[in-house]
Amino acid sequence: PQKFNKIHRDSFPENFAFGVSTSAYQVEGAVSTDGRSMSIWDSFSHVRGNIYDNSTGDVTCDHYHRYKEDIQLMVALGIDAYRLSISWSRILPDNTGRVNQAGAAFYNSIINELLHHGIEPYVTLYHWDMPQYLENDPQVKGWRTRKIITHYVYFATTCFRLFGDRVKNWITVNEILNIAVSGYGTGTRAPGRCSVISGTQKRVYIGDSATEPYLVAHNVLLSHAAAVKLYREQFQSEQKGRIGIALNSKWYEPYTEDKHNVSAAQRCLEFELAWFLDPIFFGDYPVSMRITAGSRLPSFTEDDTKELVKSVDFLGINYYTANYAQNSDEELDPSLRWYSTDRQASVSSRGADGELIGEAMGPSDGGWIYDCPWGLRRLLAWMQARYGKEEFQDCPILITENGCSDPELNLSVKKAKQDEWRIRYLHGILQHLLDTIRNDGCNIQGYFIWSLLDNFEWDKGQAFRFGIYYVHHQWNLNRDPKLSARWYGYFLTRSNNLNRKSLLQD
Ligand code: PNW
Repeated sequence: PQKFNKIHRDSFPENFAFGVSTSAYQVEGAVSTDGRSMSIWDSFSHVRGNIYDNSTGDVTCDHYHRYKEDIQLMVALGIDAYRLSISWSRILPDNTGRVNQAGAAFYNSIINELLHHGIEPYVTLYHWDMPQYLENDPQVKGWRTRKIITHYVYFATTCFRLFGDRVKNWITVNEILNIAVSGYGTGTRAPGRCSVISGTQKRVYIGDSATEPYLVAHNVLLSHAAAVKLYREQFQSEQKGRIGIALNSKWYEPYTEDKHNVSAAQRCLEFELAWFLDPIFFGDYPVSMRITAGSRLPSFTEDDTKELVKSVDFLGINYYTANYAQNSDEELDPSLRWYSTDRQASVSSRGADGELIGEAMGPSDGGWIYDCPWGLRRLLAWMQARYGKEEFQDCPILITENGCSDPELNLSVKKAKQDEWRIRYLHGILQHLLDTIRNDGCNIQGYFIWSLLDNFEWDKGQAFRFGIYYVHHQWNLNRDPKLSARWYGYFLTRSNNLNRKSLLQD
């Protein structure tokens, strides 16, 4: 019989933080309650055809009204930490700078309730929900101009001021890669700007995907750095918290040992992770990106560089899966050049031997996660090699997201709750994480499962369920523990005698 108890919480370092992650738009609902104004996700999700199942975040898990119950679930799991994000347009609903007290009160209640139960809040300031008034402002244009920096810093400052006496772990932004590439490249996520002609997708061609992802990423990076500078200058000595960023990356395995494929895999990692980490550790974009994107990639002034370098106290990594990378040296018509072709690689989940890189954790239609826990270890080793092992002694790494959806859509509740595939996936990751800590000397201080609840999975809507708790979206919104929730709880609290039988009997 399969054993799920090879490792347990006590196998990990003393102060290692175990948690779960969510984000505001994905779980809160209550989109026009208590003075919240619209974000780009409200507009985007209400356009028919943008979301896989035409669902929206209007209600989703109604966490806004059920946060106490949800914190009870966290208490039952025995987690140390909860990663949530703050809805910008709940705190600052218009362009006047006025703070919406009801919005502030909501996050105060959550934070206080968490602390009351000994759960440490990890707070992300920006998890993709740009206020619509800033997107619409012709001076600001959301992330597309440098004007956003002042607005973002004002939002961040407001949050430090309101919550920083209790929040000791700040994450400036979540996944610059996805903000830039899916918002402005493929256009599959808000604000849905895209000029790429891609097969069957009918998109409104606005924007310029050749330049906007680079421009947007640049302005997000500068906003991040400016907020960190301000936190360090004005809040850190008194509030004694730390501030970092959360970035996602797949691991890229060369398609074959051929040296061109080896460098293609390297380029993919540079375009995905070094795009942001090189500026933070070295002060500039990777050479490979500067060469291929040329003048479409903005450049940093000396002051920008100074602000960016070492602008993290810790580094959040969101890891889900790995892909193969194959060199592509096709000469492209200049009109077809954008982020995805700039990296001159084709990526796939199937290797040269025809086999999948790992067990498919999502449905064939729209799934993208393959079970490759070894990819996380290689990714962390790659980071240590590129930026230096010592760098991460001062700047610890936290796995701020990891998880998977169901292997099929529309599973019956009963089947969805028997999610042994998720336990296998999570357990595998934790085993590799432990190897990374023990054998590679990597300073990893935390691990957060994505996600506590089945929630609004962006363009995939409610069809893709990542929760360890099943949410009855179509019925009464009740939360129902999946087997994986029981497993995580055992792992965290009763970890010494866990096996499959006792888990199933419980
Ligand atoms: C993350 N990839 O996005 C987001 O931070 C979450 O909000 C989201 O719900 C979660 O992952 C699950 O999708 C990612 O292709 C999307 O490697 C895609 C990738 C990684 C992260």
